[in-house]
Amino acid sequence: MDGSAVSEVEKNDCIYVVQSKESNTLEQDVKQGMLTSPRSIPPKYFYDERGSLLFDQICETDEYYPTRTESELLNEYALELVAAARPEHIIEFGSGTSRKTHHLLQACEQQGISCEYFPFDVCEEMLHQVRDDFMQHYQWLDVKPLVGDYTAGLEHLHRPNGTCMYVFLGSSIGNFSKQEAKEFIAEVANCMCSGDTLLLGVDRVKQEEVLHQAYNDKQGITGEFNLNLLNVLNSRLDANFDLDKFKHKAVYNPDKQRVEMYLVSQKGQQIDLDTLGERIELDDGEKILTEVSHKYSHKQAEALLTDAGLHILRHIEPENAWFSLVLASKR
Ligand code: SAH
Ligand code: AVI
Repeated sequence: MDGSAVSEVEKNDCIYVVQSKESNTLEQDVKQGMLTSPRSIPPKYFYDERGSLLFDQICETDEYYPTRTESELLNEYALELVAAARPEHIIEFGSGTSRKTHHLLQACEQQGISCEYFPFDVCEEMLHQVRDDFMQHYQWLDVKPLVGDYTAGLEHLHRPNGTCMYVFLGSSIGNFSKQEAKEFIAEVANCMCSGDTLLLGVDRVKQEEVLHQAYNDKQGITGEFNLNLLNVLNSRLDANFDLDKFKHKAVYNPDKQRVEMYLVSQKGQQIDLDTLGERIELDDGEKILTEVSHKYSHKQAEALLTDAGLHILRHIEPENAWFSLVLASKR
């Protein structure tokens, strides 16, 4: 990273990205979203260490097609994408276990492109693991984890010298509202210099049944992932949510082109949040919105990038058109 990055803090071989715009703390998000109806909480709180591992298990289920589909596309097209991007630095938002990034790094290796890798995530435990695994696996690779919240502004995400390939996989873009998604891509575009690229994974609109099953897997792992949010609130806010008194629900809302994920209270109940000195009163059947996952058409996927002034280089999709991988550049 550029030495002039005064607003970044380095510790434990990680870079802590300093926020550059107003962003709520967990306490503020809970006060704003959970104390009155309709109740909601941002999805970034899913990802404590257990939540990240549960997400990884979701990716292995038969029903959750996005990971498999995107991985197959990367496996087939990574060489082409990397040849077009020629990255000296790969910066990945919401990298998680970085399982799909292997395709890009292997393609770099095959083409003799030596680059640095900057995984950027809120889950620091996962970043440490990725750094250790990747540096062992790729002897030539320097891994510099970026710890932080990518919704808290990218102004202090300092630019390394040399061509950057920004990567945002898994259709995490879908977890933003349509307006937030537009603003986020504009922020990324603002970080980019001429010749830099952004590789965006976007989940597509498809048959409702396929979507329903993907978010309601038979083994109940998505349910566990959703309920784990209550564990996060219990431990971080000294709360007393009883997980047995909530049920996972995920439905596709065709009008809004999104899957909506809820936790539904199974009875009238009171929850104390000791750290906040607040009490939540839930009715029987009352829902807490925990995640939205927007689905895009081919055209809408491209508009996400072109609206930010980026130029589409490649748009890859499988035969069933279930997922898009779009590579765009800044001119
Ligand atoms: N990109 C991976 C992981 C997707 S899961 C894949 O495609 O499989 C979403 C990841 O984004 C998690 O690792 C989570 O910790 C991270 N994440 C979610 N919200 C975030 C935020 N606001 N800032 C940074 N990372 C975030
Ligand atoms: C990380 N994100 C793109 C996933 C999604 O599909 O919206 C999170 C997820 N929620 C339930 N299953 C997977």
